Amino acid sequence: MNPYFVGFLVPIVVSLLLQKRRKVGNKRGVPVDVGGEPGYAIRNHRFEHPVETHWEGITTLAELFEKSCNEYLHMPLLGTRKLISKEMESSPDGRSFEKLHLGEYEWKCYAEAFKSVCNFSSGLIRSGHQNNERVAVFAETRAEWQIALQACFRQNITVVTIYASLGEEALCHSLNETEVTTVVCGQKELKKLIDISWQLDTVKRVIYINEEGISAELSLARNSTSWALESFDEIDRLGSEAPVDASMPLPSDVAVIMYTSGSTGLPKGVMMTHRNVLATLSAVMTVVPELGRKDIYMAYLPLAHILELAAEALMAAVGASIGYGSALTLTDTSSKIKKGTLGDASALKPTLMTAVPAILDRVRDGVRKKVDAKGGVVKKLFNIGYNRRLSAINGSWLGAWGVEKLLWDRLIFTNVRAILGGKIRFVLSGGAPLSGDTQRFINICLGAPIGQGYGLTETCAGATFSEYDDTSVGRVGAPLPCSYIKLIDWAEGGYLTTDSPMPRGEIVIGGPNVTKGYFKNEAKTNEVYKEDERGLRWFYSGDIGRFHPDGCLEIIDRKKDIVKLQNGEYVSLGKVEAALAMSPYVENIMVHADPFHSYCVALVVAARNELEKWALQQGVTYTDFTELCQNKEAVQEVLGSLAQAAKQTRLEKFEMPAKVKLISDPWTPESGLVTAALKLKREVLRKKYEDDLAQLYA
Ligand SMILES: *[C@@H]1O[C@H](CO)[C@@H](O)[C@H](O)[C@H]1NC(C)=O
Ligand SMILES: *[C@@H]1O[C@H](CO)[C@@H](O)[C@H](O)[C@H]1NC(C)=O
Ligand SMILES: *[C@@H]1O[C@H](CO)[C@@H](O)[C@H](O)[C@H]1NC(C)=O
Ligand SMILES: *[C@@H]1O[C@H](CO)[C@@H](O)[C@H](O)[C@H]1NC(C)=O
Ligand SMILES: CC(=O)N[C@H]1CO[C@H](CO)[C@@H](O)[C@@H]1O
Repeated sequence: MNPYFVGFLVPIVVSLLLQKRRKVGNKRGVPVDVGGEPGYAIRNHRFEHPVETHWEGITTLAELFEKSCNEYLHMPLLGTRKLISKEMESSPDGRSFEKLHLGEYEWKCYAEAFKSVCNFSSGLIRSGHQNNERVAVFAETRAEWQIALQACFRQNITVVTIYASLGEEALCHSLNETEVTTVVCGQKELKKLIDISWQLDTVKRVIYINEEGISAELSLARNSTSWALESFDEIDRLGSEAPVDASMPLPSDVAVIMYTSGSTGLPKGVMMTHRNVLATLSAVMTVVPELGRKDIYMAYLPLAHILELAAEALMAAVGASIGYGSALTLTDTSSKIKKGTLGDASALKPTLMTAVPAILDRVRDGVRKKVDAKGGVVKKLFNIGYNRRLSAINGSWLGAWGVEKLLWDRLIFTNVRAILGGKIRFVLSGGAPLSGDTQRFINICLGAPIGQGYGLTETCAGATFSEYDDTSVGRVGAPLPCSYIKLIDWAEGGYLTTDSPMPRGEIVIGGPNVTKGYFKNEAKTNEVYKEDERGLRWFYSGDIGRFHPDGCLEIIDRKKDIVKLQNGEYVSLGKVEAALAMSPYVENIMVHADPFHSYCVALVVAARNELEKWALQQGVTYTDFTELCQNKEAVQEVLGSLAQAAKQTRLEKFEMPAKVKLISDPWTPESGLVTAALKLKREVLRKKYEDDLAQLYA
């Protein structure tokens, strides 16, 4: 008999025998009595009061880092790969790509990192920066970023963070609004700054991270700006020669002003105090099991995102190691990695990583493609294994982690796991909802749980988090120990806390994690933040959720995305879009509802392959794809397909767009039409396609 078959028969029999012993469902969130607007509130089942700090006597991030460095002295903290060579490679269509050959990780231990932080901190003051002025860090995720951040904390200097993908206008706005005097940046960012230098009234000093080839930008900056230009190393040297005493912050001092890429208008700066961030770190401590010095963390998401900033601060607090990489060099097959050399994850072998759903989707598609390409026995085995594991995770807990798992892992999933270094034990996902399918896929292939979080920059990323042993999909978990979550009625939208079978309503988040508000924007702050009669602060998220009986939250809608039509019916744009996206002709879709009409319309980015296939079959002729998108028959075909999707998903008649416009150009984050997490920027899209939308309603 084929040894493979013995391989799966034994475990199947064993796990069938064990399957009866199901895990008893436990309550992860329990109701709690709170003040403020009436609603249905839930707290974490283990903590009666919101957690403020996990570390006794520690009240700020600066204290936390110092304590940790004194404790873990010679353990590795910050790891960076040395560049061995850089080459340009050209693809068949003539475009050229940069390919990197990167070396092993080289580490700075906690004691060395602390020395660098103290030096940079002193150097900053010696270079003329005043404590009450703000520093902006505008660079890719890397060790210097973390050092600059911690250095500022030690001098009670507020750090302003900006997304690298924000446009010029947003960049200008955030630097100007916070009156930043010193910017820490890399080469690419320096170039962007020079382009807008004439609009930056307050910037006096630019500290650049030395990179090969930066001299061109430096010379340009010297010629065209009045900035003082210093290298990162120079500031370090300045500080080491003339140390300055630390000037530690208070818990209520603002640690970071984080500009969020809102889906509308200019970005808003969220003020986070040391207490806010500390509360979130303390809460996440309780979520990830056995976090500690054995952990190695893969750092590659933008540090300007609260998820990454909080994750790295947490790693540095527990004695773990942080290895830096980038999304484009993450795996051996990543686009910037030279063929035959190691990607970041293979070189680092991390145990923990954070991810946004878009990246996990990419990993899943990559694995599927590879398996399909192999075909034959490999594909069959993979599918059998996958389905066995799927039903095991779904049903019996013993089956999920027992003997059979070991065998399947040995047989097939080891190879998949190797893509991310082979040692991952926990993945934190946040930033946008993760599809159930992807969650399962990663669960099974990596053999590691995914903690899915829900939180906003405004709540310092802390709100809910799914516990590591929660194997359900589509939900975002129970409240973190630092937050209370309350649902309040939104009668207009038809969501009530008295709804059956589950209470539904707008999600309101309260606790020490809730931030002070938006920088220089009192009106907006007062609109969405409220303090109750018991002194607790609440943030009104605008998201609609429902609570499952075990106290876990599910996000079901967004208030902003619900429009009341002229005839009084409510259309939930997101829900309709998700339903219609099932049509094969849809690559992306935005439904638009005008309150002055009784029907909605849609912009559809057409899936090129599918539409061209249809045109070929129908003998429709066209010169280019843009022309095909204007073809009346093509529009009819897509409408028909949408109607079918609407029927399958049981949409109401008024929810089905009456007219559509086909778009030939994809919507990408670079074009500014969707966010980095690929969420639609409705306002921007509406503006861009103003005329088309007007025509659809004409
Ligand atoms: C920290 O800086 C802020 C803003 O400059 C200031 O208001 C606050 O008093 C400082 N905190 C301490 C402990 O000096
Ligand atoms: C910068 O801010 C000042 C006031 O803080 C304002 O007068 C000026 O117009 C702003 N400039 C830009 C380019 O936004
Ligand atoms: C800067 O100015 C110097 C001298 O005026 C000139 O030689 C050099 O080409 C300029 N560099 C750039 C990048 O404009
Ligand atoms: C998993 O369980 C859910 C309900 O508990 C069920 O609807 C679903 O079909 C199951 N999936 C598999 C693959 O067993
Ligand atoms: C800014 C904020 O909401 N701070 C609160 C943090 O939590 C403590 C205790 O729960 C409150 O006293 C603060 O007002």
